[in-house]
Amino acid sequence: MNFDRKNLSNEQLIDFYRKILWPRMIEEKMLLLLRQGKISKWFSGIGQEAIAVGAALALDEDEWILPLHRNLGVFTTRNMPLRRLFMQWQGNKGGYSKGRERSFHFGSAEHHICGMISHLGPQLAIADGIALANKLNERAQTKTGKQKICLVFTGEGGTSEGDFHEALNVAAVWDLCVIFLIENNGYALSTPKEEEYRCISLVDRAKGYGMEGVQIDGNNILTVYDTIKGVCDYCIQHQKPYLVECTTFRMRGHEEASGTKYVPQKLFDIWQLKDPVTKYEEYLTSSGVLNHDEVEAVKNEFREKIEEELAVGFAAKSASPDTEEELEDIFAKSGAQTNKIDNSTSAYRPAIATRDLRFVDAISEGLRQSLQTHSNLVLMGQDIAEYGGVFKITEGFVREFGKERIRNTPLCESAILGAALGLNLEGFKSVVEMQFADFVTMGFNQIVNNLAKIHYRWQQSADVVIRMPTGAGVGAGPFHSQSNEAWFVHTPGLKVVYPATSIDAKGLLIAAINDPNPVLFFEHKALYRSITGPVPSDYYEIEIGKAKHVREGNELSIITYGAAVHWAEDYAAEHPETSIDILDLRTLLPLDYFSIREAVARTGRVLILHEDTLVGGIGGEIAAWIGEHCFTLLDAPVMRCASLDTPVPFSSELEANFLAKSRLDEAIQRLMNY
Ligand SMILES: Cc1ncc(C[n+]2csc(CCOP(=O)(O)OP(=O)(O)O)c2C)c(N)n1
Repeated sequence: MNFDRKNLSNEQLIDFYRKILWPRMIEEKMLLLLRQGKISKWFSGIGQEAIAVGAALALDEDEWILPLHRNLGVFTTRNMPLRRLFMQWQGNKGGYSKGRERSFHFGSAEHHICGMISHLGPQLAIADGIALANKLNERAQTKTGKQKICLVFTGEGGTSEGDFHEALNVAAVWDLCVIFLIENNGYALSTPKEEEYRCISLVDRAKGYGMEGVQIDGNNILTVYDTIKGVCDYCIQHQKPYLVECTTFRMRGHEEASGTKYVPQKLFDIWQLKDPVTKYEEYLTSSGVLNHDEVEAVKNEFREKIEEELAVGFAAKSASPDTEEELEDIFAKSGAQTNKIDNSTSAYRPAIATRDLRFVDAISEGLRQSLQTHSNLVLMGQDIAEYGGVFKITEGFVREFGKERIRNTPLCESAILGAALGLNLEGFKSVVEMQFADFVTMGFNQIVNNLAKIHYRWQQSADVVIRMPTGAGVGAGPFHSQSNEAWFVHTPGLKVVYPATSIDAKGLLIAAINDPNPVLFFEHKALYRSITGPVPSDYYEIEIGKAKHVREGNELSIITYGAAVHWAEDYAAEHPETSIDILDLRTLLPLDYFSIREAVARTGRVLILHEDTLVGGIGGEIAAWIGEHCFTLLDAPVMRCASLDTPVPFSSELEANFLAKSRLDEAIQRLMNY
């Protein structure tokens, strides 16, 4: 192995030695402890340390780095104290995730490290968002005055995921300063690289994205360091991303305790001769930078330090559950509300000037005023810029706010949602428009695993609103008509908002944008241009989590939301013989249980009405809650009226039959006659 020190001083070379030796010695100690049954298993980086350490050394400490499960060297090179890392691995409260995450699946904003989720690939697009934030911050600089770049890791296994493709493509199209680093260690769990991909080297893929790339020896710390330094300069000079493939080998099992039987011994023998720590040590001693006594002294110092740190770690208290804290930590704290309007009762009369706006225009106005209010707000979506979005909600926005903030995206929901999270790591807010709510499936993982869980996992906010043009009734068939709100209601960490009127659409959208948490904002397409209502021209918020009592009645309560609110109102108007009470939930997560209870109490007969299909719809959840908590208030069983349990059909006759509306009269009669 050829070590080229270039102009590195002896002090730097020794510092590098200490940095690469430290994670190796920690892991060797952990292996002993594992055999003694004293610690939980982790993903070993033994044999690969030169990559994690070399890359982390090449970046400034205030540049974000996004490691994976094998990169202890990133965490230690960013000077995270071993005692706290140890508490993290043991699931102690004093770790970096309050005992909620395993081994290396956590981050720390203080250290500019963004932790992975187990799914690997989704990590890559977060780097795009961070780099976009750096770009929008007028090429943000580090404390040392260098332009910031961002570096993200993937294994060669992870490069087969669609997220790899999406993230590299977005970085290329948006000219983002991201270094994508592939750690090619030959195996993805037990699968050898011959069964993973067909190209000769993964770096060849760079060309396909219109970016440069290089393959290097990942076991040589000086090569890794020097390459990443040079690539940083390249990215800054050309304002482009770059792909680096580091060849290396995994010297231990996929995770400690999982064995290596499937790896031929001869590969271990070959790679043992290229051990990144031993080879570097040999280089330093043979070139006179360190002598053997000095090497031994460092090792002794580390041995002692490891014992000291582990003693503190072992003494740490295990995580004793505090249910209230567990539930509270799902969400980042919201700030005070701005100009709040409370229209939750049917007695509400606007105190400020209003004019009539269509649903679609109210949403547009909420977005425009939010862009005016928050200079750090970015809108992203397919065709939302010059074209104005397929529903024309962002028409004219580019002229007013510019292309940097109103961003057309390639067709890649997952990467854009990941980028939205990355933007927030650097303090930006974003609204992502799904062209149709149906297409959220392509970004589902980012929402339910990254955005939803990050605050609970390591107290990082995910200040992202996802606009979801939803619903049927427009003859658009199975893939442009679905009601998929229930998928998200089942995910702790998300908020799900679903307005039915113009005034609520604007106020709730503004509230969603002000909320530091991920909010799914459902907009029923059939309401866009069919309903009109009074809307204040001011910037105002309507509280998320508060239902609206739409209509007073004393015989039957309909609990509903979205387009179904209008079905219920129309039905009530057409059937004055029945006194119908209507509650518009407006927010589905968190539910307004207080208002639900009041609605039950008002009539004792409850019909839950929704456009979503019946089985697994939110109606089942609400019915269960009412049965459990309001049983004595009921005069009849809680009933549900929902759409047929089929995909949404195209023909207008079939679609009308599919929709819950076609069975509303029957459901009401059944309940009234009980
Ligand atoms: C989406 C997904 N599928 C499967 C897994 C299970 N899994 C965990 S790590 C791993 C192999 C990853 O290989 P690679 O990306 O090369 O990284 P390495 O572990 O070799 O460092 C697999 C299949 C997972 N975590 N996520």
